[in-house]
Amino acid sequence: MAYPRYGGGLGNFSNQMQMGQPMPGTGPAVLPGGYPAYPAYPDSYSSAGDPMWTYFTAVADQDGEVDAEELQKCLTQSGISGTFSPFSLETCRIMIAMLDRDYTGKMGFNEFKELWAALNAWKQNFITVDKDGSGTVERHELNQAIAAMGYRLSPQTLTAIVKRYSKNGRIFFDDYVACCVKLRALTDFFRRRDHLRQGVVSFIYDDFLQGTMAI
Ligand SMILES: [Ca+2]
Ligand SMILES: [Ca+2]
Repeated sequence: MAYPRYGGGLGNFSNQMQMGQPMPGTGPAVLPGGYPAYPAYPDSYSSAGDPMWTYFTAVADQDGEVDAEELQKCLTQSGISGTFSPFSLETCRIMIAMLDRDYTGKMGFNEFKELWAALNAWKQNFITVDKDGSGTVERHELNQAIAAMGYRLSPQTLTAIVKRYSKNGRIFFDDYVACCVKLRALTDFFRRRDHLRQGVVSFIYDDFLQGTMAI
């Protein structure tokens, strides 16, 4: 069976979906395997005459691409995480791995633009998920967010995720992004092998390591 897409209104948000961004106002399409459906990758952008170009060239150094350290510096300075602490380098690496389509390990201009748009969408999503406005996502808020994205996880798995991504029970923006992106990536890895769509997969050790260590 084919994986259904989210209903309606992808529009400008289509680039965010590849990072696991839920669409506001659309119900998740939960599949028998317990994970949600996502749309295919959108087309690339055109870079001609783009105002973002100036910003990109300031962030990228002479090689014309943005690496994880440069991205971390730029995101820390942008204040997108809402804290004074440095933006997580791990999150930068994860995001680059997800959007690095030409496998340079760095962000070219079009990749950078997608990343930027996705991050802004994540920020909006984070604000929505943080229902009590504490500036962080707590366990019950994450539980609701994950369910809204269409995932079905056990309380034990939720506990493991919170333990891994929170600081004193609070999940900050950069860790929230890393958590959601990784959940999406691992789900995709699993789904590609779940040919019967039953949430059960058999794979060899090396395949498992290749898929999980790279994320
Ligand atoms: Ca690249
Ligand atoms: Ca909160």
